[in-house]
Amino acid sequence: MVNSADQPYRLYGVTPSYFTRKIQAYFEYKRIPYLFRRFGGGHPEARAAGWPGGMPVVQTPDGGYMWDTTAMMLHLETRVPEPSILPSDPVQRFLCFAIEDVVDEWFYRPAVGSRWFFPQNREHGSWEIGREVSYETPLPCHEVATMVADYVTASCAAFGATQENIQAWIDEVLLPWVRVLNAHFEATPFLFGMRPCLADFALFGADAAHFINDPVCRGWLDEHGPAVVQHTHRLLHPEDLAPGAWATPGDVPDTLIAVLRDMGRLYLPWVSRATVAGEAELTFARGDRVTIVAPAFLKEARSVLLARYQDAPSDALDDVLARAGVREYFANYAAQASAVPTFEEPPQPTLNRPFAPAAEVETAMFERATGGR
Ligand SMILES: N[C@@H](CCC(=O)N[C@@H](CS)C(=O)NCC(=O)O)C(=O)O
Repeated sequence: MVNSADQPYRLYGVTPSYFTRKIQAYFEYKRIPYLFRRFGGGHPEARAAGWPGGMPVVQTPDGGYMWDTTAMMLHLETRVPEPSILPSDPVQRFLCFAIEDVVDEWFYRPAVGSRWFFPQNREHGSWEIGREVSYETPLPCHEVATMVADYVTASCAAFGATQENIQAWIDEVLLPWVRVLNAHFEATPFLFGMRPCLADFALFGADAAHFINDPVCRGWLDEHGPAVVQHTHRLLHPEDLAPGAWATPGDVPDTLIAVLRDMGRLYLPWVSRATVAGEAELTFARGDRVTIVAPAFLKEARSVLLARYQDAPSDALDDVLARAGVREYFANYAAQASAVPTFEEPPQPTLNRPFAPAAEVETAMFERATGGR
């Protein structure tokens, strides 16, 4: 009789996927036995278990399913506490969640936009994903590659990235961020010292799946972010890492303040307005304007982050946020705060997809993938 405790977790995703790589590096860092299983999002069993789509999805050793990388990693922290990925200092811990939030909810947009709106990336990305999705889809690989490219490209407008404005996303969102991260990682191997935190894994997912993976993006990162490339490489083989000490509590270097300050340039003003009004306009310096809707997933994520702010000790944290000029985006939104969730059980949240394409696009793709079956 197979004892479920001996069973590994099964991680369903694809290699060039932002959120799949985030949790994959975590499994390896924590030495949690897992099997990587390529899929294209079908998986009827996971759907039957309530998975609303959005990869990755994970099968647990007892055969159940869980999803949403943040919730799954916080759940696994309760099962395998060491080495912890949450800084023990409450100020660093809040900043860790705030940086994870911007990486998950904002930088996904230039990551996926740059894959489909730069021809060299598009060819590379559609082939890489097509090849892995063809494992599950009984169609010629070139057809799968085209199908995947059409599917994800159709999801870009909803999160504000278009062929017309993608260069503005790169010049005014991605590259300034890469430069401030680069300065920080020239001084310290991880965001909060000598060991990776939750936000370091979020950054790794973005970089390993997109920014150092896709040819055009890698050119930018090699030029503007060589220390960011090194940060990604540090987490490429996390089993070899000997986790050192967290940064000294209260020691928030100017390089980290610059990272927080960059979040206050476009993301925090947009998200604080959009999650209250339902949508908000983003205006680029070069003149592009785009109105972006805040999906239900983002409203929930924001309300939880604001609850974490309410729970954190105020003076020490407020000093840091004020130094970075971003305190208002947390302190002025107490009414929007919900509650900090806990994850003793494998998480199955109702909301999981901040970047889903329109339903008809998804239906059309699955009909094509299954030949209408
Ligand atoms: N909250 C989820 C987000 C998952 C997600 O959006 N995954 C992307 C791929 S990296 C996706 O599937 N997007 C398209 C979709 O939702 O259909 C998580 O953290 O795991």
